[in-house]
Amino acid sequence: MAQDPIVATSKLLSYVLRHRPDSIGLALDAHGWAEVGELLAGLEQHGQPVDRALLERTVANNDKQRFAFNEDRTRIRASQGHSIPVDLALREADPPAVLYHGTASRFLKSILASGLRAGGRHHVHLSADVRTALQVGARHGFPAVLAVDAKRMREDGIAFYRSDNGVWLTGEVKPKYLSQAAAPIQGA
Ligand code: HQG
Repeated sequence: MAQDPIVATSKLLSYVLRHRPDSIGLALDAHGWAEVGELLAGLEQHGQPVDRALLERTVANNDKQRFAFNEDRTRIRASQGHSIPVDLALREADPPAVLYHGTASRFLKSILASGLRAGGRHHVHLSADVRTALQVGARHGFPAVLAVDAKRMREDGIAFYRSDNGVWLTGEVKPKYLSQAAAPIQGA
């Protein structure tokens, strides 16, 4: 069965707006914004047409609110997850005492030894609840969840940011702030 058009469009937009705007000849501004008209024209010219209505539906119905329009809806950007250098002008925010990171169980040993690293992205991505962390971890394999002592990190002067779509972000997490979260209760 063909992929849901909203899911397919979300994946296409993630690729273009977070990683490879150049793949459709698009330029983002310093804060990651693209002109909607240029985005749609670029997609069309590169054989992946998306009409305005589908774009609107993809932004409005996105399961994680990955994309945002500016106020007059002439520009669009991804709210987080970039590998290209954009300044999202994220504001520092005070996180809850404990945040969670979902990963694959095969990465646990390495993470507990060397800490969480941003890798290709700008930040390490953290979730406010175990359920979301499990979903993030399941993208990579059998999921495991780490608890992050955000309270102690804040006390140690480490900055946290919150993206427009509610993902908690920080530069790195040293092993001393990490512990394996209790196994989640099924369905919790
Ligand atoms: C792992 C999704 C070994 C890390 C999600 C993760 C998120 C290490 C992988 C967003 C490591 C990177 C980001 C170390 C980190 N040793 N493995 N020292 N440090 N890792 O995809 O957090 O659907 O770049 O645990 O919801 O999985 O795209 O990061 O498994 O918010 O909107 O290296 O992507 O959002 O993987 O996901 P990723 P992530 P979207």
